[in-house]
Amino acid sequence: MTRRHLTLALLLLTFGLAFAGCGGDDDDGDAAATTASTGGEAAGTTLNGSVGPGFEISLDGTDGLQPGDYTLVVNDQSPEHNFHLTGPGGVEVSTDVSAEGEESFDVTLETGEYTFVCDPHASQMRGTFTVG
Ligand SMILES: [Cu+2]
Repeated sequence: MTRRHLTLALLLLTFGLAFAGCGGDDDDGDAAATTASTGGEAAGTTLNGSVGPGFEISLDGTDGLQPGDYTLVVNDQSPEHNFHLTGPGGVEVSTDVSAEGEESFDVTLETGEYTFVCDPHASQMRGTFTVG
């Protein structure tokens, strides 16, 4: 069984990122996948966060997320809002409320639920997603 799963994982790897969106449920291979990866992106998958200019906050790329290293790129479009992500593994990153523009964070996501908010308006500007 285990060997068969490994073979399947390798097959998916070989076929490339076209299958990445399928949200496979076999999460044992992420370390091996990072090591075996040759071409393409160096630092893993990117998650795109956005806040403002209105009372909107969002994060793309969270469907079927598996534990691992990710680059969070936040597009902060307002000096009145920020983007603040917290969750398992001590993840705690945020943009400044007064700041605007794009900011990147390296995060290591673990199994569990993560929350992102705009701190000054956390009751109405918030979202959650689940890893694993
Ligand atoms: Cu806000």
